[in-house]
This record gives sequence, structure tokens and C-alpha cells, in this order.
Amino acid sequence: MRDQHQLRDDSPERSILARLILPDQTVEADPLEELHGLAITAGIEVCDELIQRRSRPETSTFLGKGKVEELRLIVERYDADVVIFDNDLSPGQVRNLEKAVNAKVLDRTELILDIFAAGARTHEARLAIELAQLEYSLPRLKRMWTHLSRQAMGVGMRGPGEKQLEVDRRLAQKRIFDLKQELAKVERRREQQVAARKEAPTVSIVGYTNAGKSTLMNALTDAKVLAKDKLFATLDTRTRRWQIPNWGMVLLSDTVGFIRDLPHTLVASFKSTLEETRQADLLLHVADASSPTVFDQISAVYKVLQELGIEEKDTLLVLNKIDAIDNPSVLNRVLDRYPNAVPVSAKSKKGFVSLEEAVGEALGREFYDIEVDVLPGDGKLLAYLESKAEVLSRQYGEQMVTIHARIPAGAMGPIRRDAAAIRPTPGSHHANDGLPSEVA
Ligand SMILES: Nc1nc2c(ncn2[C@@H]2O[C@H](COP(=O)(O)OP(=O)(O)OP(=O)(O)O)[C@@H](O)[C@H]2O)c(=O)[nH]1
Ligand SMILES: [Mg+2]
Repeated sequence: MRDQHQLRDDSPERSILARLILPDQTVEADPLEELHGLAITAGIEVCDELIQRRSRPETSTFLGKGKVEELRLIVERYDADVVIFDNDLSPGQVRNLEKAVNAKVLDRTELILDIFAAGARTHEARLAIELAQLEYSLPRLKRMWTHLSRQAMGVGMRGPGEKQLEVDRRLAQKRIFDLKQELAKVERRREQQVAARKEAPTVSIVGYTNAGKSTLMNALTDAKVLAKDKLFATLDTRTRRWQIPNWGMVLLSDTVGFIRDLPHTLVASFKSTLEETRQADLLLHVADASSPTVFDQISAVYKVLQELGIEEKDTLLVLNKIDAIDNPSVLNRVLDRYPNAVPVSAKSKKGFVSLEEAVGEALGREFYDIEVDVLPGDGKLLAYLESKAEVLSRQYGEQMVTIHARIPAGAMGPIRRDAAAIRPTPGSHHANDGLPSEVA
């Protein structure tokens, strides 16, 4: 006889996907495609799917009575371990459903939290996800206990007493308090670090998960950030120097992707990870133009930005993956709605010249006319000026070389930091819009 439990331990959990669609919801061609992707990312096998359209959720079991029974039969047929809902459920609904279908029930938030928990590598990301998970599970502790006790003692046995529950609740609250304090500390440190690093204008890549943000970052800067056909491949923030031809250097950051209905607790606790984004001079919003749900993805990103309080920033929409579009009308449809968007392919590097121009334009083509006193031995600064600025004259003094140069605003950073003195030439340090930039 086959030892089921032995087999189970090595094989992935088997799941059934479910979604309730309400009348006011716009639905993708395949309403469970994204959840399917999330399940795969979480390492869960998908056996079957179930969809119900309904005017409103059933209060106690979320799905209607008939559908719950249908779900129970599907669970039985596939011997599934878990039902994953694309919706968010109340603790009571989860409890009732688990009882009715005889399997573990996860909602969308729980699944996303699980993926983040498995992928978090940095100290900061781990703190953030632990906090989000605890805040999510606090009101659900009772269900978890019931669940655990059912596993340990079999269905129908009495769960742990209210007293144990109360102890656990207090422990969880204490841990939440500690985590919040620790995260606040990290946030403050991060805020200062990011602010101090203002050696150049900062550009932050944002966008829906899997849109190609990391691929774009790698292609533009030779960074070696992990890019993968997987949801939430990136959970931290990386910053690299990006030399924009004919403009100057900027700091480009790649960060965690967004998704529709991103759990609120998660957004809040990832605040410090998104510090670069909060302080950026410009956002590059990367969207997957080849996706049939590109419009929904774009709106979902704006919604999360709004939640983070950073939607007011200058934003450049970048339509990525144009190499994967066969029919030109697909791209035109997006461009009709977003005429200022820049189409690119991070994969083939198509459209990069337009992207660089658009970024330079957005950051402002401001030039400074400067006089800098440099110590003759400061080879680093001299070399920097040679490469970034147009040097107009050199005057050799007793101890200093005074260099008169014209330099893009974006390249000013290290000069502010290193120079002995800066004297913007009076009246001439404003934008020279008509002039092409000679500095590379
Ligand atoms: N065809 C095509 N595929 C691309 C392009 N850019 C990225 N991809 C693919 O899209 C997938 C996701 O790329 P990533 O760069 O990891 O996407 P991301 O936005 O960083 O995703 P997360 O970090 O998971 O949020 C990978 O399989 C890439 O190879 C592109 O221009 N064209
Ligand atoms: Mg990424």
C-alpha cells in the first residue's frame, strides 16, 4: 500500500483555485490567470479552478450554497490540500469554508504574504513581512488554533482554551509593537542614507510585478539584478549609476513590484524598502505592453502609489516588451490612451535612445556655469570635471587651480561634495534650453 503521508511530504501542496466575480468587477479574459501565477510562485500545484458570478458574497460561506458543495466535490476528486481564493475573505468565512469543503482555505492576501515571506532576503524585508503577516493573522488567531488542533487531535476535538488564545494574542501584539519600533528605526536610517546619497538626480523604477523592471535596470546599467519570469522576483531595492549619454549621471533604483489589491499591511510595512522611490526626482513606471491586462496593471500601480502617498511625482510611463507584440494595434491602443509613454524593449534594448532623451528632458536640461577651486593634487575631481563638464578655462593660482566650466545640473553632485569652493557665475546658472549638451 502506498504511504500517502510519505509521498505528501515531498510533493507540493495540491490546490484548487476559486474566485467570486461581482457585477461591478472588470474581468480579464482568464480571470484566474494571475492567481495561477501566484500559486506557482508559491510552489503550489494547481489541480482545478472554480468561478462563481454573483451579485454579492454569501455572508457565511462567501460562495453560494450550491457552489460550496461543488467545491467540496472537486476537493475530494483531486484529494486537494488547499483551496486558494482570488478574493479576500473574512476570518469567519474562511472557517466556515474550511469546514464545508474539508481542506485548508487561503485567501489572496495570505498567498501574497506567503510568497513575500519565502522570498525576503534582507533584514529589512524580513521585518516588513513578519509585521504584515502578524497584523494579518492577529484577528484570525482563533481560526489558526482551531486548524492546528484539528490537525493534531482530529476533527471535532476541543480546541485550546480561550486562555491560551489570550496569551498568544498578547504575545503577537507585543511582537507587533517591537517590529514597528525596529522598522521605524530602519526607516529613519534609510531616509537619511538615501537623502545623503544625493550625488546625482535619482530615478526610481516602479511597476506591476513581472513587467520587466529588473531587466530594464540591468540593460541600462549593467547591474546584475535577478530578473526572472516569476511574480515578485525582486523584494528589495537596488541602486546603480546610470550614465545617460549627452546628459550626465543619474542614480537608478529598481524595487519590489506591485500587484492589484496589494495587502495594505504589506504596503505599509514596505515603506522603508520604498524609500528610494519616495525620494526620487522621477519615477519610471514600467508596464508590460504585451499583457492583455496592461490597463488594469497601470491603474493598479497608480493606486498603490497613491496609498504610499507618492503619486504626485513626475512620472514617465515606459511601455516594455514591445518585442513581444505582433500586432501594432495592440501598442497603438495603449499609446492612444498614454500618448507620452515611451515604448521600449528591455530585452532587445529597442527604444533606449528615446527613453534616455525623455528622462533627460523630464529631469530638466539645466546647466550650471561654475568656477571651482581644485587642489592640483585632486586628480579625481579634475578627471571628473574633464569627463562631465565642458571646461572653459583653467587659472593656476598659488595653491589652487580655478576651473571655469559648464556642467549639466545632473552632474553637479560630486562637485558640491568635493570642491573647495563653488561660485556659480552670476546670472548664468539657469537653464540653457536652446543649447545642445556637449558634455558626455
Ligand atoms: N519579451 C520580453 N520579455 C521581457 C522584457 N523585459 C523583461 N522580460 C521578461 O519578463 C520577465 C520578468 O522580468 P523581470 O525583469 O524579472 O520583471 P520585474 O518587473 O523585475 O518583476 P518582479 O521583480 O518580479 O516584480 C522575465 O522573464 C524577463 O525575461 C522585454 O522587453 N521583452
Ligand atoms: Mg524585479
